[in-house]
Amino acid sequence: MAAVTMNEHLPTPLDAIEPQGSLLSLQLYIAYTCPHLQRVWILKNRPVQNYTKLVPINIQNRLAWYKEKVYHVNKVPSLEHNGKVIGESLDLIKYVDSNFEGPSLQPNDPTKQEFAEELITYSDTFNKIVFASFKGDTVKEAGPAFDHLENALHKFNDGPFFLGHEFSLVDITYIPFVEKFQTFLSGVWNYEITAARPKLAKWIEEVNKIDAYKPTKTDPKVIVELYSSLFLAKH
Ligand SMILES: N[C@@H](CCC(=O)N[C@@H](CS)C(=O)NCC(=O)O)C(=O)O
Repeated sequence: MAAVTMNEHLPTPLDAIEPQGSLLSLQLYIAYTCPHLQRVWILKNRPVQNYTKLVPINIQNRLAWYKEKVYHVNKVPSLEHNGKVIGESLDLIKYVDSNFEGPSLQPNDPTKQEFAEELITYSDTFNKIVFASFKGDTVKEAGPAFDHLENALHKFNDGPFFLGHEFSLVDITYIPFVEKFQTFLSGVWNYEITAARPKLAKWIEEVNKIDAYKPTKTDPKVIVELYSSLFLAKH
């Protein structure tokens, strides 16, 4: 397999042929370039939460066995745990954080809890605004979404992350999408999302130092090719 991510040693995605053995034993089903999945994958990479086997699949291939026997919604990510299959990345990151060992990535402080919830909820709107902008006046329409993040990063001044000095689920919620958007917007529109957004620039720089995140990054060339085929061809 070509190096889709920044880690060349990952297993090859499963294809249409149903794999041997149990499909359901604490396995996290993923597709390498999926930003939703990447949220859960970052959590999985933390040494103390290395709780599950990663099962990459080729989601483009519409695997019958995955839909029938693993996750009827037929999307990634999904995680099997205690006989149940759980999907939805924002639910999953909270589930994993609360149900497995290791220091929590959710804040104790009530003000930070409230802000964390607000930002996690906003992430769907953020993604929608930016994805929609790819089919319109991109730079103008995407800008306010990144301004929202820049303003949010001003809230706690004790560190570079959304909740201050501690890396949290909020950072995990956003970084997979910001990574893809930054690469695509810069590569295709020459639009640098960090220009005149110093907090966002610093946040991206600091998240890039997080070991759990590094191997989940998609090769920038793959992002530009994939997003160009998804969003530009249909103009
Ligand atoms: N809301 C879901 C979205 C998951 C999702 O859309 N995953 C994509 C890959 S990035 C997928 O499985 N697509 C297959 C499909 O939509 O049929 C989540 O946050 O987990």
